[in-house]
Amino acid sequence: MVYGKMCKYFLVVITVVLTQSTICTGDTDQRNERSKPGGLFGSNWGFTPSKRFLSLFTVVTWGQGQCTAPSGEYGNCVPNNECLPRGGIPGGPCAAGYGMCCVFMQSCGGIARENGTYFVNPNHPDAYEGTGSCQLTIMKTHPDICQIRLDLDNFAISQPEPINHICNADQFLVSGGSPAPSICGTSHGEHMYIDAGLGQSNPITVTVITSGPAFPRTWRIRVSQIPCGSISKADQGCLQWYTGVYGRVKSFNFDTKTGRQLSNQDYSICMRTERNFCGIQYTACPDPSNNRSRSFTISGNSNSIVNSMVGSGTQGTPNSCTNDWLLIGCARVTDRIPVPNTCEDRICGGTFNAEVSTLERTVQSSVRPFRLSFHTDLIEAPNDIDNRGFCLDYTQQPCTNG
Ligand SMILES: [Ca+2]
Repeated sequence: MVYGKMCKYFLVVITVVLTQSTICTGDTDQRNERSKPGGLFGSNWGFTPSKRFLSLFTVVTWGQGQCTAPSGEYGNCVPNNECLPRGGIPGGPCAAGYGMCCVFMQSCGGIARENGTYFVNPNHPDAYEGTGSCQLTIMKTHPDICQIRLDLDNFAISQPEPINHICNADQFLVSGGSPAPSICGTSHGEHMYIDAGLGQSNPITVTVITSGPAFPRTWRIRVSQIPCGSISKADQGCLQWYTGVYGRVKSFNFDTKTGRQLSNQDYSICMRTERNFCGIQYTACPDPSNNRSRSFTISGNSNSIVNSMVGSGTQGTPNSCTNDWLLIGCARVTDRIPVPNTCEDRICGGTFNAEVSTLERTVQSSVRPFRLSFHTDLIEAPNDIDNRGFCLDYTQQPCTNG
């Protein structure tokens, strides 16, 4: 089949050389990587320049092209004859029919050796009711990989127990890289950045432990490998990394109806400071499912009205945050005129506000980098009941002259 298309290959090669265009789509960052000296032969790609014909073709047209399979999964556009030997699942043609959109998928006991490998539950795409420990080992595709991004496209394992919200039945664990909180419950669409560390010899492992009652568990986690010089790299110390002037951030397992704020959390969420933006505002997300919003319920019994609480205080200080909190550097409400002299760092309670109140407010911070840090201890009951965690919409504020 390959030989039958030789003429077409040559035509494509010639065309591409002439137009300097790429057939596969890749994001800007990948294109930047490609334009670097030596960036074309990353082990991501597994090509050796010694393959006389295909090497030219590959170098010119494919790079590290990402493609979408009809299943909706992302794949890597590789030469037709390379997908199966590399352990991939052929997902339809790419590169105008000259390549194969190759989806890499692993489950329990698997090893991720390709960028963009999915880690899925046994029985995927159906649910998995069983118990045990399901582990993926992530090998760097290149020594110059600095971070691993885990995209929890689909993530539903059992909820934490209802008293102290500890993940003691099911757990998602990351080890071998920078510390990541252990999570459970439902977190579709969330992500984590993990520091890959130096050296090739210390793989990162991702483990889903399932125990307890049968539960329809599903997960599909995309594992992306981020080169050290990539513009996609997250800032140091950021478990979550958002770009763009506005967006939405949530704690893991947040859901206004059924979510339970997870205990034992300690991580930072970072928003890249966009050019010419000097501040950031946060507002609690709309809550379509409750009369009184549960979009920000971090401490107290959220079955009743709980005011916002602020500051670090000491144990027993009323309306302070000594156990669970969201930290926003020097937070102030936005609509107070004149602007108050004081500001707060920790916010908790059951209302989003930088002052003690039962009314929600938009909260502003000019501390850069823009960053939220979330901390919860290991106790909820009896004082803290039915808290959901937080969901905030953020908007960066332009710098003003003077
Ligand atoms: Ca707590």
